[in-house]
Order: sequence, then structure tokens, then C-alpha cells
Amino acid sequence: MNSILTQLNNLRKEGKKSLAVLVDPDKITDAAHVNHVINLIKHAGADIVCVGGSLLVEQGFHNILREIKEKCCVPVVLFPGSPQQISKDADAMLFLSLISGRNAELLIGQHVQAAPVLKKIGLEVIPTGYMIVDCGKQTTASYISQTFPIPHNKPEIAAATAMAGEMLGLKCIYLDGGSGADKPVSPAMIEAVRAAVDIPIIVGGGIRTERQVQEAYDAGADMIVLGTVFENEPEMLFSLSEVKERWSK
Ligand code: 1GP
Repeated sequence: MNSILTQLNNLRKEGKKSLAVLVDPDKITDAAHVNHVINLIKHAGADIVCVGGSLLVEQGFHNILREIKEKCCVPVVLFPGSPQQISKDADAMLFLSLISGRNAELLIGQHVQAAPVLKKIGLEVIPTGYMIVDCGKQTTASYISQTFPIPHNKPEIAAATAMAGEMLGLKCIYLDGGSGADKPVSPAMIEAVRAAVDIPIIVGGGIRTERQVQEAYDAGADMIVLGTVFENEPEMLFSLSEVKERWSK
């Protein structure tokens, strides 16, 4: 089977889009809830399940991940908030370098701790330039990382940052307004980043409506990530993923 990164690159070449749902293991309360989430993912057309969070306080991460992997038919990709969220049960991991910030631990420090473990378990790593964007309120990702987000109305900063990330060898860019953002990353910023780099662009944070999904795809996002809307109104996944199907036709 192709690696997840190869799949993303191939879809991009074919002009197709993808949709990921983000599952925060802390927000899944019991087995019935896990099953409900898995059923929705199966039937609503998500391409990838991302699992992780900036701050996990419950102990269920590895069990929930295993259960999702066993029962779900789509690839499971780790979106880790720390090296504790590494697992051989996933299909791949976004190896996040927080290039919008200047916190050395999140640019290279935690990677040094994680690298030997990742090598040992043989997990696919996707070197990802992670960029936190100010989308209306301070988010957990921004607070926990102790970094300033890129200002919402500064697409040129985002473009230059993404460009530097690509030049450093990163293989995709994740523009993130942060979980529960008031508004998504602007189409103008996505367009500027799209024009600046030739690698897949993932966009998440604050995306809740068909129009926002459409705008992100139109602006150049290759994959969008839905977290909060999936937690609060899981059935919305059906209509939001239809936008992807329509776009890709
Ligand atoms: C957060 O991009 C993800 O890192 C998803 O954000 O929860 O706002 O959908 P939401």
C-alpha cells in the first residue's frame, strides 16, 4: 500500500481533495461513543482519522487509538501534542515542526526524543510544517506551545514561513487556526501559501460549514481537518464531505 504522504501527493496531482476528522481521545467517553464515532467515519466519507491533542489529561489514548484502528477502514494518522502520543498502532504520524513559533523544543527538541522510538517501531513519519494562525481567540495549541500565532491578516508571513519550511525539506504544511477557533484560516492566506509552495496543504481550525470547506478547497487546501464540528454535530460530516466529492468530480 502507498504511504499516506504518497497518497496525499497523488490526490493532489489528480486535482482531488481529502477530508480528515480529528478525534481527541479525551473527548471520547465510553465504548458506545467510540463505536458511534467509528460508524460515522466509515459511512460519511472521511479519508483519514487524525488522533491526538495539544493537551491530553485522560489515560485512554492508546486504547482508543487501537480501537479506532481495528474498526475503522480509513488510515489513522497521529497528530501528536507530545512524544507520549506515539503509537505503532497508527498508520503514520504528522512529524510536526512548529515553524510559526520560536520555541526550540517544538522545532527540534521533542523530535530528538521521538526519533529513535519512531525508527524502532517503523512508523511512517510525515515531516510537517505546522503553522498556528490567529483565528479570533487564543487556542490550546497556541497557549500550550507558548508561541505567537501568525496574524490572521498577514498572508505574506504565512507564505514566507511555508516557503522556508519547504526549503528545509518539510513535506507538507498544516495551517491551523486551533481547535474551536472562532473563524477559519482565511482563503487569502491559503491562496498565498498555495502560491508559495508545491507540497500538500492541510487546513484546520474553525471549519464548520459547507461554505467554509468549499472556500478552503477553492483557495488551495488539499486536505481539511474537522474536529469541533465533528464532536458537536457529528452528522454534519455527511454534508461537509459531499463538498469534497463535488469538488473532486
Ligand atoms: C485543530 O485543526 C484542528 O488542531 C481542528 O480544529 O476543532 O476547530 O475543527 P476544529
